[in-house]
Amino acid sequence: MSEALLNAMAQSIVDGDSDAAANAARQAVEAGMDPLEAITKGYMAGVNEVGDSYACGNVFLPELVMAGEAMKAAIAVLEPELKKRGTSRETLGKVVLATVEGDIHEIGKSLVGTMLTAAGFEVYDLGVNVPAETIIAKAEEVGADIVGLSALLTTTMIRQKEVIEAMDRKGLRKRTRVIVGGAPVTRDWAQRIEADGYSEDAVGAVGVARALMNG
Ligand code: B1M
Repeated sequence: MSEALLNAMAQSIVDGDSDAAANAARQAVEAGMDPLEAITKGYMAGVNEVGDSYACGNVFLPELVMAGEAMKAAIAVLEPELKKRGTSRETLGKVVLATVEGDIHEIGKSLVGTMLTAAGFEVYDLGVNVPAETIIAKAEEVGADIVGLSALLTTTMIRQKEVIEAMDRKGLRKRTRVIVGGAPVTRDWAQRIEADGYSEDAVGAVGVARALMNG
């Protein structure tokens, strides 16, 4: 994998340059690069740099928005390639996926959805800022095997717990397992709220989902 291209990917996110991000992604596809490596070793370096600069007060919300848009532009190019490389063809199970209410971070959640789809899961992605009732209604409607809950803010992690509690009250937990994730979410938090699974990244989420289907 070309170091220069990986640097260009990271820089496109730091610059919030969607065109450059998409161009670099196209170059990666043409060169036969592993799309997941492009994301983790290229674009994520830029995302983390912007996130750190934001936390230090060196960049502000507009830069955060532009970085997010650039990341989305890159993933839009890489997504068909990610799906193509998925090995499994049979349906492994049904997953209802959402970013919890009050939280509009979508990129990581969507990446988890892409990876699960590529692995052979049937994914119902409800988007961002999704209330517990909507998530639960969809899970019941489709007979979900797994509900995946993403939260990127320390203030919205609590919504994961609320969804789990609401599912408990409805007696849904016997049929439907819950996986939680997102940057501030830890294994410890997942255990405390009695989630069935936790993963720190999208690839890991596939392994956890597979294990839950087999367990
Ligand atoms: Co926001 N934001 N943001 N933001 N943002 C963070 C999360 C933050 C850490 C930045 C910082 O301060 N350093 C900080 C949170 C602090 C905290 O709570 N501790 C923060 C803040 C404060 C905010 C606002 C409050 C800012 C404001 O308005 N003042 C605001 C909140 C809005 C809201 O949600 N109500 C806000 C807004 C935004 C944008 C809209 C501008 C934009 C999102 C654009 C979009 O999604 N369309 C944005 C962005 C881009 C970020 C950062 C820079 C990047 C997030 C991202 O997309 N990462 C982020 C800093 C950072 O993460 N370094 C930050 C790339 C993505 C691939 O990774 O989402 O972590 P991630 O997903 C990973 C894993 O977490 C995991 O797998 C994914 C892939 O490996 N994963 C799962 C995720 N979901 C999973 C589910 C699973 C399993 C694994 O199972 C179901």
